[in-house]
This record gives sequence, structure tokens and C-alpha cells, in this order.
Amino acid sequence: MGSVTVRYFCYGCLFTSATWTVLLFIYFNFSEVTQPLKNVPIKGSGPHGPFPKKFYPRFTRGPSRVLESQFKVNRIDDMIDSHVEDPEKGNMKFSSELGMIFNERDQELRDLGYQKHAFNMLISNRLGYHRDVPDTRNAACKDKSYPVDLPVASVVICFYNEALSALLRTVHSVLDRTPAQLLHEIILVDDDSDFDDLKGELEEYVQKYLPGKIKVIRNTKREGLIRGRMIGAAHATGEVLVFLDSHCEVNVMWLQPLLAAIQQDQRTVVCPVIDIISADTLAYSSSPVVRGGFNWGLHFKWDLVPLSELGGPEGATAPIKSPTMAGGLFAMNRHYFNELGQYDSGMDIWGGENLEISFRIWMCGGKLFIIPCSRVGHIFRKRRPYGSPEGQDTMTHNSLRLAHVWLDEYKEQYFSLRPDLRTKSYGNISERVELRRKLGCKSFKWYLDNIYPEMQISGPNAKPQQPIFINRGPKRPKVLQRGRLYHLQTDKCLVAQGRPSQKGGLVVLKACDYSDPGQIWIYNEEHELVLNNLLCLDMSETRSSDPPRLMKCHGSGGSQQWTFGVRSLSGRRQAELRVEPGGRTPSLPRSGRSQVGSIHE
Ligand code: LR7
Ligand code: MN
Repeated sequence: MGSVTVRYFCYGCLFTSATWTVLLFIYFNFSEVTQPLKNVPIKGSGPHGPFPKKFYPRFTRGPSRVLESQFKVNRIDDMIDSHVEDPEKGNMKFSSELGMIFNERDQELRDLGYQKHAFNMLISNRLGYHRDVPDTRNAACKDKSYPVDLPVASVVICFYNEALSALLRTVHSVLDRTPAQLLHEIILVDDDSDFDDLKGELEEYVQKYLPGKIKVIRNTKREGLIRGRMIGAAHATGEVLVFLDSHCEVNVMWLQPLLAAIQQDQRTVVCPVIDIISADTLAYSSSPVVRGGFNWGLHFKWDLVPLSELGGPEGATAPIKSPTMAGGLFAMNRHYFNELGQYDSGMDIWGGENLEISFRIWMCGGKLFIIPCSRVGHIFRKRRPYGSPEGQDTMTHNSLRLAHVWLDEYKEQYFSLRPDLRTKSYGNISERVELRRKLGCKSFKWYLDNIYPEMQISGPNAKPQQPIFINRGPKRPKVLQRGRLYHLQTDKCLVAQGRPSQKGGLVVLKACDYSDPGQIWIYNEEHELVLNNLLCLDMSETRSSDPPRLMKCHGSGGSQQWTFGVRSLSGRRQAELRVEPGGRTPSLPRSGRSQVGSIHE
């Protein structure tokens, strides 16, 4: 009798714990934790959103071991706080919890995101598919009105292995902030991505919740963004084509100023101002109005707008003539795109097409402008997270093609920087040469004289290039010291392993060459070490086992901050920054994260 009672008691306990387990499971999986995110401007993720909860990235807070690791939380806090600025200037106030890691899943998602996308996917997922962004336009833009009969637009977005949340936020930002009558369609071109959610889940989402205006085209093999955009454009039927990268968020009234400029002149190609979405925090902030240029390495760069281009009757709202475009975000009449020869279909994967189309526009009778009243945010990453199918250097292949078709005698400028490419093959360019002839395009000399007179012809008299500080626009930090990084033990200098302009290049010790300006480092007030006035020494925070590399200066501190240590453990100085004659030697900070050596005073 007693054993029967015990048995029933045990059954009772089992039943109760099973019930609790089920209840707890339901609670953690279906409760929406909005409390910690209530200061984040997320539209549509609450009960008002028109889309089902299933498709909102869930953010459940389970018991957390990782939370106890203050180190991780602080680092994320630091990163977010460094971006919290005055919203008047266009920076979002972010809840510092947005990037917090509450459990191992969060940590995994964050790490995986950096690995696969080179941005913080954890935050991207938590943001959801809708959010407001600060209106970063100049006040004068807000008073402008546009014609009601503007041409309609087909928005073409090519993507390869994009984070689904970033892609859908791009799409929804367009739907949320474009008048329906101006948006003819959105064409998504999947460039044969590998990730499962970009297949089934995207398909299901589009069919169920975005019927009508969204077309998804699937490339059966990887084409690259250049042929990918041509495929998208071939499916488009709107009067104007608008190209966007797959990790953008358009701002208020972004499309009307672009369409209005094209309506006035069909041969005008227009770009919005590209605002910055931080890869680490996803904070949206305003960019200064700058224009596109390039260097003889055939790399795009931003330039200050010359005074002569500013201050017309339209003031700060006037279109700005731009010698080149960044490439990803622009609008153009569809017939004009076809007439002008679309893109060079012999170009692969990534790179060069932006300069090629810019030269072609100007040299063959078109115009290229940046429209200051149109703003679109773009996630700027510190590295490209994908390669090309066979590991080819497609930027070089594509640049060679454009040099041979468009640069005339000025291709020598490119080859003098890259003598190794003189004899390199670049495929058949006869169709593009024929296109240039058929369109009756002007010479590259005409382009340089009339469109980009600021361009320096390289050689002994060339002006040094300026570094691009992407996160702070044209403002340059003050130079504290200029010199060589000298290793005392070996008598050698720290220099680039390859070319000092090679992004991602390693640094090594080599014999000092005092006639080589490519060995000169600048140490500036942001604690950056800039080699040859071009790239910053960067110690990736996401791949800490990696050696330091030369990367574009991002201006956000962290991986690019260096300080001078006092002494090595043995008490001997191991490296020093040798000051060039005339260089200044102010007092340098003596503490910090990364150390490069001691200072020669
Ligand atoms: O094989 C590929 N297939 C693709 O569909 C490789 C890429 N893509 C997609 C990709 O998913 C993304 O949507 O193409 C788009 C652009 O690729 P990104 O984002 O890796 O390029 P990026 O932003 O680093 O590079 C800039 O230069 C490129 C040169 O080929 C393109 O012109 C990009 O569109 C361009 N981006 C911008 O202009 C945004 C502002 C950046 C600046 C400055
Ligand atoms: Mn991009």
C-alpha cells in the first residue's frame, strides 16, 4: 500500500515538472521582451506592426552566463556609447542594451555575423525590419517641393550572402519611405547566395507579406554585382532605375529629389548622399556632403567639394557635379542606362564598375551629380566578407579593362603604379571599344581637363594623397608626429609588406630607406598610425589572432588606436618613432590599449 502511494506521488511530481517545463518553454519562446528596447525607435515590431511576429527577430532573455563577463558587455557598451551623439546632428540615441550579449546564443550570433557579414548581425536582427532614421537633410531641403508627375522607379537590389534582416530592412525602408505611386517595383537579384534563409524564408516572406511590387530573381550561378545589376535592370519596367546595395536604409523624401533631377534631364545620373550606418552599432549618422574622385591606383575616393561648385542660387540644396560615383547607390533613366551600354559584362564580382560608368557618363555626353537633399544610409564595413569564386582579384581585372577602354594615354599613370599589370591579360574588350566609338565619346584628357581638373598627374611633382577618414568625413585629425617606426634591435623600419596603398596588407620590418616616403608614419591626435598618409594600422577586434594590417582609417578608435609604451620588460627600448626633420614632438599619451614602442625624444 505504502509503495503504491510513493509511486503515485512520483507520478504526480513528474506530471507537475513536465507541465512547468512546457509552460516555461512557451513563455520564453513567445514572450516579446520590449522593456529593454523601449527607447529604440523601432516601428512595426510591436503590436502595431502589420507583419506577423514570426518574422520579427525575437529577443528573448534567458539566464545568462555570458552576462557575468563584464569584459564583453563593457566592450559593446563602449562601442555603442562612442556613437551616441546629439540626435540633432543626425545620430541616433541607442539603448546600450541593443548590443548586449545575454547568453551564448547572442554571442554566437554576434561572432557569426562578423564572420559572415562583417557587421553586427545581432544588433541588425534585434532592430527588426522597420525603424525610423534621423532626418539628416539640410534644413533648406525640408522646404523644397517636387513635381507631382515624377517618373516611376524600379529599385534594383543585388545581394550575395546578405544578412536577411539587413536585406529586409533595406526593402522595408524603401516601402515605408517612398510614395507608393512613385515605386513601380523592387527587384531583388539573388546572386546565387549560399545561405538557406535567403532561399525559403525570403521566398515565403515575399509571397505572404510583400505581394505585388517585389520580384525575386535567382541567378543560377554567381555573376557578381555587375552582371547581377544588368540582370535586374533587364527585368525592370519602370522609367527610372534605382540601384541600392542590400544593406541600406533610405531616408525621408529620398526618391523625389533624384527623380526630379532625372525628369529635368534624361541624361543626368544622380546619387544620394550616402549616410553612415555603423557596422558595429548599426547607428545611423549623417555624412558630410562630399563628392567622388579617384586616384591613379583606380581606387574611388571622396573629395571635398571645391568652393567653385558651392554657393549657387539654390544654395545647399543644389546638385553637386561629381567626377565619379561610389557605385552602389544611384538613379538613372532606364533607356539611358541601356543606350549608354549598361555595364561591361566582362567585369566580374566586385570593383571598378563605378569608375567605368562614371567616366562613360561624362565622356559620352551625360552628367553625374550628387543630390544633397536625397540621403540613404549604407552599412560601411571594414572588410569585404566574401571572395570571388576562384579567388581572383576581380578589382584588378576590372580596373585593367576600364584602363584599356577609357584611359587613353593616361593608362600609363596606372601602370607606373602597377608595372606588374602591363602585360596582364584582361579578356576581350572589343565590344566596349566599339561602344565608345559608336557613342562618339570624348577623350580622357577632356575628362581630366573639364570634369576633374583637381586630379594630380603622378610623378615627382605629385601632391601627396590624403587619407580617407570614412567616419568623420573630410575632417582630418591633427598630426602629432611624423616619422619612421624604427626597430632598435634590428636597425630596421616597420613598413608595408607590399604596397603601402594595399588595403589589408601586412606590415614587416625592412631596411630603412630614407628616400622612400612610403615608409613614413603619421601619429595623430586620434592615436592612429597612418602609413604614407593613406592607411591606418589596424588590429582587428573580431579576429584577434590576426596580425595587424593596413586598413582604411575608420576614425572610430578601437582597433586603430595605438599608444607609445614606456619601456620593454627588459628595460630596453625596442622600437621608436624617429622624427623627421621639421617634425613636431608634442608630449604623447603614455597609456592605452595597443602599444607600438617607445618614442625617440
Ligand atoms: O558577387 C557579388 N554579388 C553581389 O550581388 C558581390 C556583391 N554583391 C552585392 C552585395 O550583396 C551588395 O549588395 O553587391 C552589393 C555591393 O557589394 P558590397 O556591399 O560588398 O560592396 P561595397 O559597398 O563594399 O562597395 C562599393 O563598391 C562596389 C564596387 O564594385 C560597388 O559599386 C558597391 O555597390 C559599392 N557600394 C557603395 O557605393 C556604397 C557606398 C560605399 C562607399 C564609398
Ligand atoms: Mn555595400
